[in-house]
Amino acid sequence: MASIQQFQPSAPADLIINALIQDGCAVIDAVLQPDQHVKLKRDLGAHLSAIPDCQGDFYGYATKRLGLLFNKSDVFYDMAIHPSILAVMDHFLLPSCSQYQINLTQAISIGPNEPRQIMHQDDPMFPFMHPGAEVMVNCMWAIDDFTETNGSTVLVPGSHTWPRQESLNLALNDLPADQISLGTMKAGSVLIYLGSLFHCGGRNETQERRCGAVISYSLGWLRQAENAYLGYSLAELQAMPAKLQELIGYFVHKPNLGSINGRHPLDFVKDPANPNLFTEFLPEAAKPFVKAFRNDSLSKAAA
Ligand SMILES: O=C(O)CCC(=O)C(=O)O
Ligand SMILES: [Fe+2]
Repeated sequence: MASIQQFQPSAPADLIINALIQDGCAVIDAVLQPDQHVKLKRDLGAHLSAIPDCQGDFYGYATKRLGLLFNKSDVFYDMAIHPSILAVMDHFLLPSCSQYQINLTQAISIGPNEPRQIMHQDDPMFPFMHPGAEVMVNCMWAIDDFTETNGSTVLVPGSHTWPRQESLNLALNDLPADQISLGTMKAGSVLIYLGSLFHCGGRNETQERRCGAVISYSLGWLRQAENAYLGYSLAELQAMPAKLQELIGYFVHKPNLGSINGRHPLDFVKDPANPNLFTEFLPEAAKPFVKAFRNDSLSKAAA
């Protein structure tokens, strides 16, 4: 079986990034403090116990899925803006956008006897070719221990470098054992995997559920998989740290994408009726050129 590189929470982000460049996946061990983990499991457990298994040949029939995690437990706030995670996102996503965002949040609780999911990449949800550049990166946080038998994520290290045409090739479901890895990890750890990496939920052969929570990040100019604007109330939004408010979608991707009546969405939600001036959100690099062109036009007109 192929191995996955594991890191301590204190590991320099560069080492984690290098592992992701090489393998497409990496684990950071024991990121959550024990008290955070206890709270998270309790908060999430209350919600998961109240919902039925989902229904779908991809999602599973013995698996519970639950979104909008930032109104389920405030422990998710810290997870989403963890410095090592953001350093990874800066590396993979910032070269292709002025700001990245949270694509979705989803707790995935795989129940007894759920078979292995079909092998897949997550990023074909964005139907355009993007050779070489990642458009999304996922973090799978272990809420329970991820073991050899309870449905740990199955990964194909290195498959992020395969030609895109191999997507959705059913033969991938029979890859030899030495090409696949199991994302086994202790509760409170996080598995990071690139959107282009082949992977799937594993088969749960035990009588216990395996709960993980995905926080997925994507380029800031793509549509988000989870509609956070409808999902979180104004009060829930205001309870979040400022960085998280931006990450769930309340930001302007420059130029002007996501603005509202010429305003930043966070200014708008604070005071929707304020008749502010209609302002522009230009990339820093473009501002001097746009200004110089305008000044030039004005002086020509005056001449
Ligand atoms: O639950 C897992 O380990 C992975 C699930 C997954 O890859 C998916 O649903 O897209
Ligand atoms: Fe997936």
